[in-house]
Amino acid sequence: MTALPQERRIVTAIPGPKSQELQARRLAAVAQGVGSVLPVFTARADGGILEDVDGNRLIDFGSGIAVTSVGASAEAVVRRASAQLADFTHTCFMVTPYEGYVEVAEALAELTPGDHAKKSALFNSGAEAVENAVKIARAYTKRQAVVVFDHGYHGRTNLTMALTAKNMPYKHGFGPFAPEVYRVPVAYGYRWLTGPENAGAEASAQAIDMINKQIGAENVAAIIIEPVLGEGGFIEPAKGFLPAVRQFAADHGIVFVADEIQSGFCRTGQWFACEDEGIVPDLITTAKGIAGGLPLAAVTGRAEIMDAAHAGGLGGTYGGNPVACAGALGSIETMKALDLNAKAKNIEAIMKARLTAMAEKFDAIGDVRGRGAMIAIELVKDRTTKEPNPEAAAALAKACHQEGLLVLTCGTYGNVLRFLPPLVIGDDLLNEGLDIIEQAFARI
Ligand code: PLZ
Repeated sequence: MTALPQERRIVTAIPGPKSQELQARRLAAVAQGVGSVLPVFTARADGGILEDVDGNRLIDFGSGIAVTSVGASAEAVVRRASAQLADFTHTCFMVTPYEGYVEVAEALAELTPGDHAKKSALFNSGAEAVENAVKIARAYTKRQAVVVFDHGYHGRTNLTMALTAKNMPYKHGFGPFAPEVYRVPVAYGYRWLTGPENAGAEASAQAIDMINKQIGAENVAAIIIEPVLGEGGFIEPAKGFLPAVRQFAADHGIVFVADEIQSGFCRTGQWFACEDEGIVPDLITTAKGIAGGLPLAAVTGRAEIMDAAHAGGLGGTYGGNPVACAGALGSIETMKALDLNAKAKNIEAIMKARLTAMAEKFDAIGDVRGRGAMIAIELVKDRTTKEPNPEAAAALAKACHQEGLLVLTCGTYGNVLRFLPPLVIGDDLLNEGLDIIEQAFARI
């Protein structure tokens, strides 16, 4: 960890005067379509702290949306990426290759679930990885249909917009969308009408029935699911759902793709969230946490599926950039050295205990859920009707921001507060952040 003191410190209003000045310039120069959760401009960040240009130090419960799991300037990431920068920044792997790319592919083969032969291809963003997983699955199966789920999120490019469930803000006005994308129910336990205990069996039966009736299993190239749905509200599909869908895919020659872009790389207390139910995907997409903040993404999977795309059929100028690969090797080194899976489990224990206690005091908390350092509370107007309360989520987030705690919202109904602290955050900062959340509840 760098020298950045791991202490919250508020010296101005949030955002402060320097951030406000920069924000004015930004509004004049940057397209409004690119938003920001909290317009404090960052000066330094590491561990559990973001320091802004006014000298405020915020506690970070966002990790840049589950990216800086090892911190935002982890020693091994900085060391390896800096050394790579000094050697060369780019050759294009498709022109002349370099060892870092191969090392990342080897690491992915070692770390992802299953002991079958695996290969990888590297890209720049999560959306690009998902798009390429679809290309590979179509090339392998010679089929076209792609099945995705309610509340799913897979990106903002044209194909991944089609795969993403939620209209606003991701799709509205941006169509037409890619064809051959079909959406089926997911086992959202908290909102399943016959109760969470029935959700796994009923939702999987409905999903499979819809695939059979509306598409035909023999037309389906891929089923793509997030083992814990991220943007959709940190929904852990109810027990039994994932194994049933995975088995259905296996029975019908459908490529089962786990999108672990948000849930992967120690975030849920496992290298990958699908391990919790013993799921071995055919392909797995990764990004975010993989490279400690540098842009890198991957598709990893069964060698025979990965090799179905013809030579030259996959790639991109920057995919697997050498500096990003060095960052990934530094990030993985840190995850192993610090046992960040254990750290994620410790974060879960602390957060769940505190949030469950808060749920006894504050009626707006309808559900406390998530795994590892991917924890959320779903806010409702009424616990019986479960009517979503996005206003409470926005008000709580705002109250936390003013006190110097960065939190994010999510959820199809915008009513989920989600907590994604860096896995290297100290217990003291974690508890201080939870204190701020508790005070915010008391205030709103
Ligand atoms: N798949 C599961 O979580 C990115 C997006 C935030 P990119 N999630 C954060 C936003 O508003 O754009 C994500 C994800 C899952 C795919 C993606 C897409 O990854 O690197 O943002 O393209």
